Amino acid sequence: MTALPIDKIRADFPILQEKIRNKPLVYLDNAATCQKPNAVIDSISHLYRHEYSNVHRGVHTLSVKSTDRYEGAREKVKHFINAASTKEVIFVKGTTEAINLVAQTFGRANIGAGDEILITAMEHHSNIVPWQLLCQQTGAVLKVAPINRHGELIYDEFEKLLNDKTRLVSVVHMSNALGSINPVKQIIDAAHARNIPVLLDGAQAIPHMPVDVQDLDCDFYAFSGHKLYGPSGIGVLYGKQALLEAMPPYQGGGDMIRKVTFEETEYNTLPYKFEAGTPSIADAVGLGAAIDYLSEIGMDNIAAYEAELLAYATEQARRIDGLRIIGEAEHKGAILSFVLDKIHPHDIGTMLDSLGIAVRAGHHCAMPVMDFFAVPATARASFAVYNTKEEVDVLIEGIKSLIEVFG
Ligand code: C6P
Repeated sequence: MTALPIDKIRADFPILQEKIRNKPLVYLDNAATCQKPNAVIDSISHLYRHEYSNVHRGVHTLSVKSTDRYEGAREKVKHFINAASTKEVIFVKGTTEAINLVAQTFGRANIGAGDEILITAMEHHSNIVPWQLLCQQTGAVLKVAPINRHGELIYDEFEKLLNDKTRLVSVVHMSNALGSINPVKQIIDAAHARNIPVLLDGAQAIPHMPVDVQDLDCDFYAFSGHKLYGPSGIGVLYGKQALLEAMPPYQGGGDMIRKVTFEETEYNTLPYKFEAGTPSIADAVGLGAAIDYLSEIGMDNIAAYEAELLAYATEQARRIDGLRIIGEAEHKGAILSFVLDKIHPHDIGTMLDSLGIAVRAGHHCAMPVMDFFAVPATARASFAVYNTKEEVDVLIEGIKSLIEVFG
C-alpha cells in the first residue's frame, strides 16, 4: 500500500476510538460526511475561547482577530483549489446552497423560456431540483445526458445534447451513489467551444483528489466543508470573477451592501456581495484547518492510497456470491455501492451497524440513479484516508456473516 502514516492519521481523529455496540467503530460512511481531526476541532475551540467576535464589523481587537481568521480561511481555500483570487471564493452553507445560489442568480439573469440546462443522469438531487425550480420559474428546459450500465456518462450522447439553446452545463465531478468520476475536462472543453459555462458539483470529488479550478477551467465549482474533514454548515462556491461580478446578489442583508438608502442599495464588492448576514465564522476557520491538515498529507497521496483501498475492497466484494456492485465505472473514487440478493439494503445497514460498521443504506439523494439500476436503494461503503485494509476485511466478513444468517 502507499506509504502513509495511517496509525498516526487515525490517532488524529478522536471519534475513531469510539466503540459502537461494544465493537471498534469501522466508519465507512464518509461520502455522507467524514470525521474531524483534532486540528479542526481545536481550531474551532481556540477561536471561541480566545478570538471570537463578528467579522468585518468592528474595530475592536477580537473583531479584527476573527476577521483575520475568517479571511485567512478564504485564502487557504483559494490556494487549495488554485482560484485566481479570493474574490472568487464565496463561503456558503454547502454544496446545496452553492448550486441554488447559481441557479437563482446566474440562472435567473441568463436563462429564459426555451433555454436548456444540461445535467447528467447520475446527479445528486442538489444538482437536479434547483434547476427544476429555475425551469418552473423561467420556462427553461432541463436536459439529462444518459449513463451506461457501468454508471459512466455516455459522453457522445452528452455532446449531442449541447446546442444553441444550452445556457449552462451542470455536472457532478464524482458521483455519490456510484463513485464514477466524470471526464470533466472534456466536458468543459466541449461546452466552452460553444460558449456554454460549466458548473461542477464537487461535493464528492474534493476530499479524494487534487482540484485545480484554473486547470479545469470550470466556471463554477461547488463543495461542502463537512465532506472535506471540516465542519458542517460551511461550504464554498468558486466562480470566475467576471461571471460573479455580472451576477445579481443571492440574498439581501448585512455585509453584502456598500450603501443603503430607502431608494437604492449599492452592493458590496466580491466576495461579500454573496455573503449576506453574519457568516459561519468558526466553521470557515475549521475548514481552513482541515485544508491545512489535508495539504500536509497531500491530496495526491490521499488519492493514491484510497485508490488502493477501493481496488482491494472491490476485489473482495466481487468474490461474494449474491453481491452486485452498483457502479463499476473505469474511473472511480473510493465508493462501493452494492446490493445483496434477498437482503434489503436497509437491513444490510442495520445488521452491519450491530457489528460496529457504519455504512449508508438508501437512495443517497440520487433517486434517478436507483431507478436506472432498478433497485430501491443500495448499501454504500465510502472510504476516507483514515480507513484501512483491515477495516475492509471487517466489512467483507460482516457481509458474509449476514448472508450466512439471512441470505
Ligand atoms: N451527499 C451523501 O450521503 P450538502 O448536503 O449540501 O453538503 O451536499 C449535497 C451533495 C451534493 N452533491 C453531491 C454529489 C453529494 O454527494 C451531496 C451530498 C451526501 O451522498 C448526503 S445526501
